[in-house]
Amino acid sequence: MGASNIYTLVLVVQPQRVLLGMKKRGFGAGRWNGFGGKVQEGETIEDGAKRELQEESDLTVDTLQKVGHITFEFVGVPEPMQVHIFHTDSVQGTPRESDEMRPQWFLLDQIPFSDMWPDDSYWFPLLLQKKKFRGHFKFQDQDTILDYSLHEVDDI
Ligand code: 8DG
Repeated sequence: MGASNIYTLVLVVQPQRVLLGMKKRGFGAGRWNGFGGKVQEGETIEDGAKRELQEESDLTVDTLQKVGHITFEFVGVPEPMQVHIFHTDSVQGTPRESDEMRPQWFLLDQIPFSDMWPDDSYWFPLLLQKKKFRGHFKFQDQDTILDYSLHEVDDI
């Protein structure tokens, strides 16, 4: 397994609101999501998460809490994507649009699930309750979950 299937995802969640970005191009374009991407050779997963947050939103962060790990399998694709999910409530800077993402704050009761990856409806509630979790989602295509498992864990 090389680094190429290891991804990060950062959610900035504050008491009343969450920062999401509209993905403008590439994988998941047209959906609101946290900030993240592929981990590069020679960087730690957490450093990769910080780098992607900065590249995509112009925000910097001192520390990230690791909250979740989800593998995504797509029928016909041999290796699942491994996504390491991080949380922070404290960032430096002002979110700024990048080539890849258009950031926007959402109130926690107005999260746009219908314009997000379909699995997010399952695990976002755990994230918002400050639970840690591990999961696996099997997709037929980008709109269709065939089956999944998701459970809380004490540590990740
Ligand atoms: P590249 O275009 O530069 O090659 O890629 P990248 O910028 O390094 O990575 P990317 O394709 O943007 O990474 C995919 C992002 O989407 C990454 O943050 C993980 C995230 N992601 C999935 N699947 C799902 C999902 O089902 N739900 C959510 N919320 N995020 C997901 O890959």
